[in-house]
Amino acid sequence: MKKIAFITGATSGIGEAIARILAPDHSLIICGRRKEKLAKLASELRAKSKVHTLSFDVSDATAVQSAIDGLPTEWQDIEVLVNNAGNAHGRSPIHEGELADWDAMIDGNLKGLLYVTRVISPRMVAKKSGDIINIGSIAGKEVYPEGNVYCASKFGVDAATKGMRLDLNPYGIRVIGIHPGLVETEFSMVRFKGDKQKSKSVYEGITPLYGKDIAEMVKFVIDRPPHVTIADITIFPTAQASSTLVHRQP
Ligand code: NDP
Ligand code: 8X3
Repeated sequence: MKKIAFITGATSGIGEAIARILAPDHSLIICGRRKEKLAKLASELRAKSKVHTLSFDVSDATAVQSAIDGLPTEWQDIEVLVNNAGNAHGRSPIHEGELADWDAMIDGNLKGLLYVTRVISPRMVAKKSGDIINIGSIAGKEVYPEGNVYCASKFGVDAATKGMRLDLNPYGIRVIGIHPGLVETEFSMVRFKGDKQKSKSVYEGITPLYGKDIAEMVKFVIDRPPHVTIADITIFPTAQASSTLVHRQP
């Protein structure tokens, strides 16, 4: 029997790459708000594995609960949870920030991750096994100018990850934080609200990371023997040395 992996934010970027890399060895529950994207990915991955799709907004606690409660019995035994859903919304100094952007980041990146974990983790506790992988960010380790609330949401993810590891320690549940630097996905198009020029400039003059680079880390941590927990990974493109230092070729 393949283990069941539950992946949030699987409709693009890092989450989609995680679904692809886990597909051969796992049954997958892939999640996201965009149903058409879920359906397309599911139909592709069904050649390799069983796939179930769930469309809900992670920031809506009631929707999270009813989506997961409504899983067919054969899909309820989730052994791998990848909390990946999230985005940056806007980039501006604190005194010019948009409240709607702040809400989207705190509610989606931090509270959403907590809501999903709250519903899925009790079964792992009862079974005394499971893996929870939280996708944080270098923005959750170091702040950068105009990153204020996005960074706060990701510092929150880092703190929540460490807290979960303490609380779930007696139950043999592995809690893993993966913190990427610049990864070229739909992330910047979302952050800059469809501004292609601004989005492109984020990755100009460097070879960024791609979703697959992060997915390989997820597979690596899951594939460790049960007595090994890789607690925390920070992964940069080689051109990046910190949140604020990126060596760009002209
Ligand atoms: P993408 O924009 O490509 O993907 C974001 C995913 O999250 C989509 O599948 C989207 O699905 C889902 N999502 C966002 N908000 C919600 C929500 N409220 N409810 C449900 N699903 C949601 O970006 P990435 O793949 O780059 O981002 C994935 C994670 O990686 C995020 O947590 C991000 O913060 C983190 N990260 C990204 C980095 C980067 O440079 N790209 C670096 C460090 C961390 P849908 O729109 O269909 O709901
Ligand atoms: C995404 C990386 O540096 O754009 O979390 O915040 S960064």
